[in-house]
Amino acid sequence: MLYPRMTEKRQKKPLDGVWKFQLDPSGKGVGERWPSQGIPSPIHMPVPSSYNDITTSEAIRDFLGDVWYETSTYVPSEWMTERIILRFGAVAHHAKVWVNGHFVTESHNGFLPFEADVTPFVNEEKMNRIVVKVNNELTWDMLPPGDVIEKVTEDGEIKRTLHQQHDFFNYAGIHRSVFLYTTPQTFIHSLNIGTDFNGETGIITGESESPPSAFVYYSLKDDQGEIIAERHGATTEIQVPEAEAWSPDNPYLYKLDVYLKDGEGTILDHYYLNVGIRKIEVKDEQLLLNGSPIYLKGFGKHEDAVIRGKGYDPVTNLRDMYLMKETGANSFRTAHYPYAEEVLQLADQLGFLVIDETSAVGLLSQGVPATGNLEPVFSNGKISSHLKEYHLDTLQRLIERDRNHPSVIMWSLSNEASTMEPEAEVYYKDLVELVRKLDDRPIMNVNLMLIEPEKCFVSKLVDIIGLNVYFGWYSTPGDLKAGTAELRNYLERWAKTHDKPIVITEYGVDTMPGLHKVPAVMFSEEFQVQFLEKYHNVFDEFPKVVGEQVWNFADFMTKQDTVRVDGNKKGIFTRDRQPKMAQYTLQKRWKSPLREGK
Ligand code: GCB
Repeated sequence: MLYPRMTEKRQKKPLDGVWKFQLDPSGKGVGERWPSQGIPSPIHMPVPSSYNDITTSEAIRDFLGDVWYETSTYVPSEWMTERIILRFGAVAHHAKVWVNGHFVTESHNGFLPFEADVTPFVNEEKMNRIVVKVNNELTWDMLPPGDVIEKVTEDGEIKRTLHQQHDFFNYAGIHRSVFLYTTPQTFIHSLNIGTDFNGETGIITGESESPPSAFVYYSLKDDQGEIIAERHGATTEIQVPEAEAWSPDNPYLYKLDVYLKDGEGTILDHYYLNVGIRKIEVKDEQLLLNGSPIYLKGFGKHEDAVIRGKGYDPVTNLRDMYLMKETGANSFRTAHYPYAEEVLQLADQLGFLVIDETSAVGLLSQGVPATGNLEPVFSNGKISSHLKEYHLDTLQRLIERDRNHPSVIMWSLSNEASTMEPEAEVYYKDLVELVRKLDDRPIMNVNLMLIEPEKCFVSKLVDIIGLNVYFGWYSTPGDLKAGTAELRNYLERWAKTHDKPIVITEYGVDTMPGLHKVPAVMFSEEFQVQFLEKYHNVFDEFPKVVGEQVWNFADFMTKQDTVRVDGNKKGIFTRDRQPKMAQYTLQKRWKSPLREGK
């Protein structure tokens, strides 16, 4: 599914703005024909945004169930000969969509785009009503998984609450931009662009899916618009002598125009992509970019901001990128789900190396309060075949969506799953096999610090190991000497057991901005600085550690909990994107050369 772009053959109209909105606690909307009649008692709601934090209503913030959105629009007359597509960047978590009362599509993935060909349902001269039913419940048939728990209260009412296993607020709503766009009747369906670089020559391979009756034509241009190469044929290879390789220091982008022509040479469709020529590989226990070792410096992030929650926000997004550059970061991980495509477009342009993660977070054994034992996940049927299919489908769609971004350097299968269960091996084998079929980027899986390297059933399947480590915080709280000793021991065991590079995908501590303590104590700014410094010294002892990504870039919202003070405070920046003291610690380290060759 190609991201909507304007060309002389394609139009687009964003439908972002203020929509109508209504809660539907008793699920009566369909029965009362809201899809065709409109929603009866709406309030105003911005799109894209989470709906939770816009009003002052606790009922809306904590709502669990169906909500409805509605907007109306005219469609230009000149669109009537084209295919008209309605596209949502992402709606969390379940969506059903109607256009002028006709059901057109549904989605059960809160972090990936979906669309419908609405050509037959669109009116030329009248307003077109678009109605969306959104549901935010989690089940164990989806990712992230969760349960809705029903309890009868003392006054006989049924109270429904969400049980979730992940550490971020279950924001919901129309989270990413909504577009109406057109394609010609004969159109380019998909593009798969690969690149390689041998130190001098770049190779671009192109594969386009389009009707066999039409001819594909590629035109590659440099960043000044000068044509470098032209090729015919759906599958192509272009050699670029003396290529400018893409990297965080030089995010050079070529432009690839792709045309579809008929037998007479008339242009039927036109689409274009930015292409960064680069090669990423794992070799000799190192991560190589364009043939040289690269050390990842950066953050685990979240799509999270004040008021708009998980709604895509170009303003916050750019601020984040500038702050990361300023700190000396060259990378980030899309923890714990696929981010908006606009984020990756900017990462291509500004030069960030992205670990692109699925929404598989929370596949973790939970302690059973009665026994204190861990309830397994993979081995007792808690993971259904539906959930596995969902995971495979998410991976496939993530790769198909993001494979053309030079910034995306690896796929992360999941975050902190119960990979110590033997049954996890078969499950992950199938995931790995799928990725290998679709793409040649390295594969990572991210491990919880309770996973013992000798007893992990998944690390042997992947190319690069992600480790989340919080010794001195969740273990031996406040004792950084003991914490760093534990860290050293843990890394030694991983390095001994697996001949693969390791990225520290999370390390960090909750820190209240403005809280100063000497000597340092947990939650003070001094403690965050000391924790990072001590951890960095240990990382530097291990040649197999090829990257460090602090948890988290910024403070973010979680569910209410005794261990969370208005959310998770492990940010290096506050939730409104101002630095804590530790930002200078990172800047000092990341802006000076690390170890030799890194
Ligand atoms: C983790 C999780 C992350 C949490 C973090 C924490 O290991 O991957 O989602 O937010 O720890 O702060 O506890």
